[in-house]
Amino acid sequence: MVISRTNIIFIATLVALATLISATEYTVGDENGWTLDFDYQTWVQGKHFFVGDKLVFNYPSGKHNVLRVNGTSFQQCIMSSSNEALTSGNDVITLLSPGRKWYICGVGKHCELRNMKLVINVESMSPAPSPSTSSGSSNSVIPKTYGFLVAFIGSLLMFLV
Ligand SMILES: *[C@@H]1O[C@H](CO)[C@@H](O)[C@H](O)[C@H]1NC(C)=O
Ligand SMILES: [Cu+2]
Repeated sequence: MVISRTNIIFIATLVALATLISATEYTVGDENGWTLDFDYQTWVQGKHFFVGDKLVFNYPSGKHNVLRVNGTSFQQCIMSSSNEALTSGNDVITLLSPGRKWYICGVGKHCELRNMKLVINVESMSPAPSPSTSSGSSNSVIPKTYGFLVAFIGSLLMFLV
């Protein structure tokens, strides 16, 4: 079977593009899920969350819930009645804006005593280019180009091996 060079490049480009725009889905606590006495502070370490990524909270429905709160409520484990709790047991939250996000469990004293609290920092995909310094914006291009090259070469290898 003959695969033309053009086809390879076309497919490799598609793969690279898909890699670029794809969002990461994080299962909070990984296989432990959203549970009692898990160290979510450590779980967050070394992870980079970007706008468009998703958080998945897995837990037996009815045992826990997920509340998005502000920093003050997070510190003090306060849940106001106005907070909409997620309760499905497979709650997916898409990170829509950059900045700090706080989540707690609103059941019993799970937040206060059992460490069911998660704080993350969401980064924007690339630093917003400032209009006055267009030359400075080249910095933000490098990681994307690099990612593109890696994906491109990776998919080329996939087809040639
Ligand atoms: C944080 O949320 C609590 C409960 O909803 C609210 O009473 C408080 O005013 C909020 N604090 C800030 C700084 O927004
Ligand atoms: Cu809980």
